[in-house]
Amino acid sequence: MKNRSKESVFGMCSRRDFLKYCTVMAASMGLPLAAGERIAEAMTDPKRPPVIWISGQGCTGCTESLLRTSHPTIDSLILDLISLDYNETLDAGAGKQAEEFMDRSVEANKGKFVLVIEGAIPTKDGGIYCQIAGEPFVKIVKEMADKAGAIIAIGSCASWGGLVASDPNPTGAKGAPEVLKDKAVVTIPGCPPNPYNFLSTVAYYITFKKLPELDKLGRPKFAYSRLVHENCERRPHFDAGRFAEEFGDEGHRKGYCLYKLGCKGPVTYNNCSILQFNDVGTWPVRCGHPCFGCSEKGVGFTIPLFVEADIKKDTVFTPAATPAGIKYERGGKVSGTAAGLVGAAIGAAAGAAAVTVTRMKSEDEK
Ligand code: FSX
Ligand code: SF4
Ligand code: F3S
Repeated sequence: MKNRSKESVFGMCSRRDFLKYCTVMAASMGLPLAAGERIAEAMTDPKRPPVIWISGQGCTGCTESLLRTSHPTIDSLILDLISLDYNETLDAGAGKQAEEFMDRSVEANKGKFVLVIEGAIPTKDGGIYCQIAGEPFVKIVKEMADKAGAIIAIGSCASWGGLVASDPNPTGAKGAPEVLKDKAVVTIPGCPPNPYNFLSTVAYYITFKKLPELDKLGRPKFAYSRLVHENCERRPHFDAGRFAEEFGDEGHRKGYCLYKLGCKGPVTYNNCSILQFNDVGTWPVRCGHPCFGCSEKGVGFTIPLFVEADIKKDTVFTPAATPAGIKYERGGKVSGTAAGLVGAAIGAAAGAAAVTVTRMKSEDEK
């Protein structure tokens, strides 16, 4: 795949569409639009570093999620665009043949290739609970990481253990950052993660030869700096105190906020409510299901779904793109507020009949 020419990539989608895709990618990372051209140039360079994708304890949903991308025509382009040299699920070859191909690619691209780790890493009893070609996955991860140019942990399992590490964690499953303590590991949590967050991270690395800005958990800030709740389409209902109380009740049918059904959007950092999934404009909350907090360590697979998120009093949420302009006070009545609502201090007590939303002064007003 590394030898493909730029023309072969453009052959699968028009140059114009491809540039558009790269420009959108640049914008989603907060880069100037002109960076789109640079990304397009780097991503079609025949000498770009390959991606080696290894899988441990996971459900393969991370790879499945990658296959659901569709712009540009990703079903084939994804394999060329990022030069995916090894992925056990997608490889046509298997066994010795595939292993040898991977070894060759790793040796030829030492210090340059992007290592993607999918799934958790079992560490108990010498890591015997996940072995590939007779080798414990934990050993493979460490060896490959020493040779990689960049390391990406894709999915919650690889980022912090996810579902696999949930109590009682019989295999001692850990995320890649915990196993590779002395290395920089980018984490793209989510179960499954959004494939565009992954693609954008790879594109950034290939273009600028460095990693994008990360938060303290190794997450790219362009994707994980806002709470799911902040841009949720049901946010106006939350702000107005309109909640579904039970699955299938009138509030649920009307699309009210799912907070009381256990939605963890107010305590989960991810861009699901903006990016959505599968290019058909859907995501858990739009389907009527509360956010489970799948991407947030200590929330997903830890706090039961039915337990209300613990929103600390005085938490300040950045406003939704379309603020409700509604003030709701416990025991009070709903009233419209003036335009310019830019933030809300939310206090919610477990089991309380309502949330309190207090209007705050905008920067301009201050
Ligand atoms: Fe984990 Fe990947 Fe969840 Fe599944 O393999 S992040 S279980 S969607 O897919 O690792
Ligand atoms: Fe959306 Fe959940 Fe927040 Fe309600 S609590 S606004 S459903 S993210
Ligand atoms: Fe996961 Fe919640 Fe997004 S469950 S996919 S973080 S909406």
